[in-house]
Amino acid sequence: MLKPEAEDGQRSLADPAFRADVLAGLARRPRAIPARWFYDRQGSELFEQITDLPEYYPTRTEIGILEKLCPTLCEHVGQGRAVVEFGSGSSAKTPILLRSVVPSAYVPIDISGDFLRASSKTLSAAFPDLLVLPFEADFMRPLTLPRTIADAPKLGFFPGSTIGNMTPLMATDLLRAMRASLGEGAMLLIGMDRIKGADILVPAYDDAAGVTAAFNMNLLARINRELDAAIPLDAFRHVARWNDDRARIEMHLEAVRDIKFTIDGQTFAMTAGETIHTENSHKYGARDARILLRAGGWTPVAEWTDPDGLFAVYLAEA
Ligand code: AVI
Repeated sequence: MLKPEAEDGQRSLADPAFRADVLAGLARRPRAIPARWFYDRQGSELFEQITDLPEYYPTRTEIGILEKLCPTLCEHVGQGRAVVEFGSGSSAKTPILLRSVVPSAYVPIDISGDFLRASSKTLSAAFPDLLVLPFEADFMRPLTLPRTIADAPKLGFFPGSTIGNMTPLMATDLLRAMRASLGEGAMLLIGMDRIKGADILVPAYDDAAGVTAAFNMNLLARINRELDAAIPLDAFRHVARWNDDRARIEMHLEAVRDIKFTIDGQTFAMTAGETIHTENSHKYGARDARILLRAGGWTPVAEWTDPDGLFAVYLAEA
């Protein structure tokens, strides 16, 4: 997820796709910028801090579930599968899985090559006998996996409830792409956050220490840094709201006063109360999750949750 800065410490040239998404997203109504642009160096560091917040239950809850289920996971998946992790990031949850399924190889896939290589190095040091094959790619599209693992049955790993950041349509497309990439006989271990009361959900995305607010506001700071803009950050505030109709937390940046700013010669005027929609985090009830998996071409075979039913991990087969 993390995109490193240029080695000489200079501001790296803006990614043309970032520029295009920002300009198009601010021009449309409702205004929206894709959440993937949160994750520059500052954003990735802030996200790591979020995962430790008392209000943000998903990370520690999923780790607790994985620690409980992994010792018996090989009863379901056998041994010797090649583990393919989608959007591996810092691979923080991976050691729990690798210790139990004794894979023939581990293929972490991430769009950020430098970050991928660094985390693969750390993992290789912890598992010296494991064949680690880092794969720099956008996993949203069907992939041709390394030939070395062509004949091995695969276990896909997609933790963190990242699937929740996609609309159900995108999530279905992704699950289908994963099925195509992993091939016949594949299995998938996937984390999904459950629907629960807004009293738990909203603070998880609007914590008392303001870390999630800083994470959201960093998107504007990134626009200023990389696109030479001068958006006054104090003209915006972080908003997290539960959209019950669509079963998702939405994050927005709301203008607190009428504001005008220019990016690339294009002027944007926002009135007080208008927002830029920056993220969706969909939550899935037990049945919803199974339907989503089936729509994506997977058959659910087992599921695990925590004692409070906050989060769930699903095992599915192709
Ligand atoms: C990465 N993703 C699963 C997080 C989530 O919970 O939707 C991103 C996040 N946004 C705000 N807090 C965490």
